[in-house]
Amino acid sequence: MTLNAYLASEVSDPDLIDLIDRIASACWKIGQVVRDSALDGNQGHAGTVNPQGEEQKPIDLIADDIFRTSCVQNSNVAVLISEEVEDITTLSTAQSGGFVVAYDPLDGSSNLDVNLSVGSIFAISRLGADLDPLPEGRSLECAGYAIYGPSTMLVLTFGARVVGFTLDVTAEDYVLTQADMRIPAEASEFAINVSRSRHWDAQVSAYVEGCIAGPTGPRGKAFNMRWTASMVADVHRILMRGGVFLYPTDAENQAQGGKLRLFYEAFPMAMITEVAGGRASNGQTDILDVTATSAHQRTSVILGARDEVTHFDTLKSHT
Ligand code: AHM
Ligand code: MG
Repeated sequence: MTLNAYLASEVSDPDLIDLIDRIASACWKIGQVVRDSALDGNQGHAGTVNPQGEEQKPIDLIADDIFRTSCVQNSNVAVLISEEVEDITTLSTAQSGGFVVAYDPLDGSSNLDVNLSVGSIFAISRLGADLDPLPEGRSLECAGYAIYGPSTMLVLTFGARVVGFTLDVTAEDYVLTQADMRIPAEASEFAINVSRSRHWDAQVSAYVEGCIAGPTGPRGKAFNMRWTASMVADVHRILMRGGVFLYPTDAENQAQGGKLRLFYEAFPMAMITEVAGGRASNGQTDILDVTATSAHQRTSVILGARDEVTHFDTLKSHT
């Protein structure tokens, strides 16, 4: 089944179908730019920084332009929130019911220069009558990501199930290859940047020590560990074969609220995770219940296998 056939069967709003179609095309183009980045001289730094003060690569800016240009061609898009742009963009045509698209046009871009997987992440919601542009996690209508790996894939949810499409370059179409992605409740693989362990709080340290201790430790089994430094790649692996992902707030990043951003990283990945049967927590609250006050707000993220995230939460009371 192609993406367009799937959208026609699952989505009743033609404006939403049009928007997803435009985002899918944008991701296709971004994947091509990623693939050709070394040939086209688009690696290295652009000499600019994003709203979080992180150095931008030329391709971060190209990806933002492709994503933005595609979205605004949908006449019902009202608001854009991008990792690469400080200000929220409110279109002059914005009205109640219009789409709010929050996106990270190229996530994990430190992997670009070494030819490893990166991706794009997005969340779609609607402007309410108060025209407040900041979405609530539980109001998302659609969340998704594209992964630019050995193949380009688009993973989507509208709230009922998580589906994955693989780009068939020969047929020039996205084809449904994962009809119902589920995250097993139990896991024996975790993903965390261990180089930050000196900054961790007692809860995170206790969790990771429990995993590393293996069969004779408190968890009573062996755990494997993977870290790609690309949230899209790490979350995609968890959707495909299970596991848990952690980017917690720690002593070094807590002043800014963590590393990952709520609207265009944590919210969409949390919705995908929940719909796939998993959990997404900030260590205290389910991420989708967090209220945000600024466009680039950051958060602690612990997501994936339901029992594993719940186990992490229970360690709070012991520390
Ligand atoms: P980015 O949006 O600037 O690429 O940053 C987000 C990325 C995530 O994809 C990944 O999980 C994390 O940063 C990796 O951070 P670290 O370099 O600390 O391992
Ligand atoms: Mg990012």
